Amino acid sequence: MSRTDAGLKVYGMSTSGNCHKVKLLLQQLGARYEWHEVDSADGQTRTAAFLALNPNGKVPVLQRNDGRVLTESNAILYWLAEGTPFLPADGWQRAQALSWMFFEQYSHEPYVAVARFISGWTPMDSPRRAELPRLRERADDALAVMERHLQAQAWFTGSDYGIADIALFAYTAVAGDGGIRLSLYPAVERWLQAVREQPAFVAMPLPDAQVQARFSASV
Ligand SMILES: N[C@@H](CCC(=O)N[C@@H](CS)C(=O)NCC(=O)O)C(=O)O
Repeated sequence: MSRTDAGLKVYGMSTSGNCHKVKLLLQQLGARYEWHEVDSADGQTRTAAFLALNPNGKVPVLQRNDGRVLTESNAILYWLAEGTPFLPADGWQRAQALSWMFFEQYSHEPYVAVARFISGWTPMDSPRRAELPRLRERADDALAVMERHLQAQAWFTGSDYGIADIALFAYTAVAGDGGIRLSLYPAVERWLQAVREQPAFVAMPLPDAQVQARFSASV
């Protein structure tokens, strides 16, 4: 039996890139799973029941049918992809995929995702908006690193599409929401399109109209 055959539950917020990574891989694996929507903007990641599941108070969370829980989006991708074409068998290539996934969490997501969050989910007069110029600068640094890699290679997970691509795709695809100009990175744009053309690809749903209006007003 494969890892994705038995009673998986995912607790996630559909408009979060970290959560969308997990949904995208599960869809592409053809897995059966239950999605439980958890709205972090509404405080649902801070309830006693949710903190019992993940004391760190964050989605996504994967729960197996025996109750065991795995947190952290990229760890979830890694566990789900084991033994599938989404993770290379070769040790060096696997480590390369991990390298890009750690890059995503330390040098990319804290800037690209946080610029999007502040742009869309904070009031227009929020003092947090003063952070946006610096976040966009650092996001550009991360995109420049990706651009350099993609000028020479098609994918981030070794020679084929896989979990490092999924991890990096999630927030890169919506970087424009945070005021980051993807048109400066043609190789990144080509790679985004190549990811969208993978079998069983699903796009992240758009957030509500108020959030979208704030994106437009923030650029
Ligand atoms: N490093 C974590 C980050 C998860 C994360 O930041 N989740 C956000 C949504 S994107 C969240 O749950 N925030 C709610 C909160 O902090 O209360 C991962 O990759 O899973």
